[in-house]
Amino acid sequence: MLIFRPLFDPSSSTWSYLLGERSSGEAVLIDPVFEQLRRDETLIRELGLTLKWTLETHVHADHVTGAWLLRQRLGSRIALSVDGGASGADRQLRHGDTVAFGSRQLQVRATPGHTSGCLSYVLDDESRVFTGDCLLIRGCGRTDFQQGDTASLYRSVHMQLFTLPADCLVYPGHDYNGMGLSSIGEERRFNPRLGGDVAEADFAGFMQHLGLPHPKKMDLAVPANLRCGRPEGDVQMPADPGWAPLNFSIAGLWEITPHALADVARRVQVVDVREPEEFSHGLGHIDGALLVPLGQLESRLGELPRERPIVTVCRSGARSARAAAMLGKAGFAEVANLRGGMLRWRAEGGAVVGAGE
Ligand SMILES: N[C@@H](CCC(=O)N[C@@H](CS)C(=O)NCC(=O)O)C(=O)O
Ligand SMILES: [Fe+2]
Repeated sequence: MLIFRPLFDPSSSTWSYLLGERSSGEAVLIDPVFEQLRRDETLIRELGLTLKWTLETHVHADHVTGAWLLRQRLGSRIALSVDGGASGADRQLRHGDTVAFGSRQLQVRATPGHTSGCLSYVLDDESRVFTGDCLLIRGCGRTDFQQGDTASLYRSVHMQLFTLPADCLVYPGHDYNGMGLSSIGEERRFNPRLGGDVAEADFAGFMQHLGLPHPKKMDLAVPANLRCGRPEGDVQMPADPGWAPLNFSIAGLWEITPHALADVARRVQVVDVREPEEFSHGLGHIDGALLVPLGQLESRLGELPRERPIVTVCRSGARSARAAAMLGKAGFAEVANLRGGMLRWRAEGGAVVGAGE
């Protein structure tokens, strides 16, 4: 079974794509974004996948790739075009190569034009193609820098992409119009730059008058991407919080397990956000916990310590997730949510006070 997750970076309008195989657990990630490291590594862990490769469609001009960070964190290897001029990759890809994850494969097609080293990746059964910035939905990549060339972009789209089956799904590298999916048949008919009866000279005319300002991050992104996303100088990995082993949640929170909390309980403030009767009866509470029902949290922030980490707790971990987010917004730097709440705390043998009375 194929596992497939499109992932969007709103600040650069970039699509990244995670493809995995359930039986082998192997996965590849196309065009990861530097700032989305935590989201991507969390999703890969939650889905039980091993990231084998990060694949670049090209040397991006508008954002920095997450390839190098993911290699440091997860041991994935970096593959990109031999023609893009980047150094530091584990594998240089050429037209006709294949990249495997488990028993599945992506076929590499050279589709230059937006840049000289643009690649598209076609899934083994030709059901999907990842076009990078060669073919966008009803658009295409610009051709006014990085050896961009309208004639070669026109040829790439017509010879390498429009020759795929009409129902092959098109996954672009960016979308600026809120679109996430198209098909080869649709783009052949409706792409205003390259579809229908548009000839190469018409296309060149269109592109000469695109009039786009250069990407805002271009001067930072291109050199960084030529190093596969390795930061310059002393490398600062984004540090995980040091006060306990925590997991990042895609919802944007740090989470702690009952076992990890038991180890650090004396050094943190547990804030229990249930109602008073839940705190004193039923499941009971963790020794030393401060009771601040969720509805009162905002008005009682002054009672909470700023010098110690805070762990928020409730029955199941849901209300306390909301509380952790509120505390983060209020400037508390070290906050984690007890995942699974008192139910999981008790199920895993955690000690309680005031239970069942
Ligand atoms: N406004 C964006 C730049 C967007 C841009 O230039 N995108 C490139 C892809 S790297 C492109 O080819 N865009 C084609 C288009 O918008 O038609 C930024 O500052 O980052
Ligand atoms: Fe691009």
